[in-house]
Amino acid sequence: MAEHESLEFGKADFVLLDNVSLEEFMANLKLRFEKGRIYSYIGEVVVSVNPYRAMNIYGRDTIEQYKGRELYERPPHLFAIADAAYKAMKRRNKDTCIVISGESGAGKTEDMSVTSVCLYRVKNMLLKSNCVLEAFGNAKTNRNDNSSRFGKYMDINFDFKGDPIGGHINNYLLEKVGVKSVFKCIFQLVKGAPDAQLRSLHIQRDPTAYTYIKVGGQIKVFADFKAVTDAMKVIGFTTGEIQTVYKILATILHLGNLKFGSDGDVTLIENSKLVSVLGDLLSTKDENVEKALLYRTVATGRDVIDKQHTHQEASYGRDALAKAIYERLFCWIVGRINDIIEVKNYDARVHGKNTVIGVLDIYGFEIFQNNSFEQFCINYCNEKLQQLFIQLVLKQEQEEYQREGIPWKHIDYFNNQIIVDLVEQQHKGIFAVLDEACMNVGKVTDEMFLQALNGKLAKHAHYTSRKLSPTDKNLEFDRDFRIRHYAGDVAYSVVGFIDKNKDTLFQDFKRLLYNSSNPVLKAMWPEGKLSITEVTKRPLTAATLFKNSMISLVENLASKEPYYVRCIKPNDVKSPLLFEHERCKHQVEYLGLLENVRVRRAGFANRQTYPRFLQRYKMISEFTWPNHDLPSDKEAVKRLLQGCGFEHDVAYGKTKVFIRTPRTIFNLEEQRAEMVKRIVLFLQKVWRGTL
Ligand code: AD9
Ligand code: MG
Repeated sequence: MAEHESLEFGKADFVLLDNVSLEEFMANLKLRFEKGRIYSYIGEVVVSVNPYRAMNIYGRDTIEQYKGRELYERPPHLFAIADAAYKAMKRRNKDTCIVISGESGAGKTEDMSVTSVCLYRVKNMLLKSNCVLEAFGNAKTNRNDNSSRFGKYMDINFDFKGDPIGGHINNYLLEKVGVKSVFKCIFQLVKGAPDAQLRSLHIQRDPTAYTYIKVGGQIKVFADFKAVTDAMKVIGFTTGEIQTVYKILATILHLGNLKFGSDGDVTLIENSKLVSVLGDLLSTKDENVEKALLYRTVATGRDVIDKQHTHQEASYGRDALAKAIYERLFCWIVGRINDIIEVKNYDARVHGKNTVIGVLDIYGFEIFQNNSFEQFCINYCNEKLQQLFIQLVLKQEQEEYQREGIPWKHIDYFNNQIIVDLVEQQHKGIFAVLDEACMNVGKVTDEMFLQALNGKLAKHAHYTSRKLSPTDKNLEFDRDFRIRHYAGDVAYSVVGFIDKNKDTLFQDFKRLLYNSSNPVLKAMWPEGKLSITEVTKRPLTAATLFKNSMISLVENLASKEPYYVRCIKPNDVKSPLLFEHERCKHQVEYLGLLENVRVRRAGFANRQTYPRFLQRYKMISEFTWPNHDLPSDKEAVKRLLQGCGFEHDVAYGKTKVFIRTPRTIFNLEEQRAEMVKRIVLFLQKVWRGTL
């Protein structure tokens, strides 16, 4: 517990509140925010409130102040949590992870960067990768000017000495519709690239000239073009690769401006000059570009014919192409970064075990005016993470006390498993119903999907639609359904669900890109190699892929020792001064922070099995060193702790000893370090023969 801070800043750890009530919690959170104390603790969980202003608390000197210190020795900070995760990893040789959660705009990505700075130490390359991924994966939304449109989970590998030696990044669903909501890099290119480069890409320095980005509005990122290009160079992208990256961005901008017309039955490209621009950028013949945009090769029995697109199909294909090449580009960038940062030639037999700290920064819960498939996936992801928090922090903790026979009064909380099931359950979950609709050979519309949902989920407490609640005027017939999420109600429009889930790109486009004479581009589209008659397997749907990736993400996190950062957004107007009481209260409630305080306060900071405890601390007590003669390890641990005077701070379970405050552990560690030092000195003397 952070005691060094004056009470003028409120309680640094919510566990120290006089009364655990929502009012006191909120009063403390507000006081700390107003005093510029944006971080607080609930035990080892960090509560972080977005300051919406530059804070002078992230320098190298501050990192140094936190290194090697215990949590409660310094004011709450992410550096302390990063250091705690690091120490736990080293002490116990166990993988740990830092899970950063909170709604869109709450400060997750900033907190992730701050944490990374502290963890990477000297690994410049890892820091640069953040810069590149943000440029390509973040976009402006109504909720956040720099909103992550992809989820990022990064493993940082450490060698046995505790030095970072590499990493690996997993990315989750890049919101493809986001091409229209303008990724940062596209603005950076148009506003920041040198004139000559823009000319070579046939791009004007005027964002309003491009249909795809007109809607996105202005964002202040202009100076970053050089920073991102330099970062790519530092990471190790070749000049050819970097050029291809910008050619692809330019391709997307030009695609957006392509207009289709018709002459009788024939579909045409109106601004055919753009076709040769695209041919140039994609290093392929103009006629190939034109053909892929206007025709589709289909196999009918043994025959292969070219079928002309309708006007509508051509426009659909154009947008699908733009989204697909952007997504592929992003995944390729992540892959390249991984090639470079991944640990190579590490031999555990020589170097000892290599351990990992994982850091998760994902898109936060969001509600827009119009919510579609992407919001649905993003919010489902947040349900999964909340469920993990409940499992690890609220549920298992309490179950363990009961199992171990420690007197315990159950603390109630809302368990969102029911909402997770509503989305992911086999056969009747929303994803399953959607997949079933997409499997259908006949034409299934979004409305039919909604009807199927209504049929299956009519009785579900967290699902409704206009058909099921006819008086609810905020929902449209044949279009909307609403989910009662843990963080609030969200109405989703089914328009586009089927298409986005099927996520098909005409094979003709894949072939076009594969046949490019630009080797970097070609390598991004290996499946373009297949001819139309070879393409038979139905690919997994976007929903299934996303669900599977979320399930394995959660399994991965659950296998590590988690540290949590819970981010809170103080207001919706990005003000550094405003603490909107109701908005904050809502977040504190749905994040389950009060329950977290209750469990923590009544609970124990640390637990270890008796043999393990003895193994680590037996040298500090005459009763246990070098071996004890008590009837059980449990008795031996009791004796040891009595001897140290910690009896009041511990409880003895069936198989484990529970220690209430971190201070006690710290004290044991100090005594142990002292003894280890003495033993080493003693041994040195023995060896030198001076004893
Ligand atoms: V989303 O789910 O990706 O849409 P995040 O990641 O939770 O969201 P982000 O970190 O992007 O939010 O923060 C939003 C904005 O708040 C940033 O662009 C900063 O302007 C501001 N912010 C957040 N945290 C800090 C901070 N520690 N110091 C200064 C901050 N500004
Ligand atoms: Mg973010």
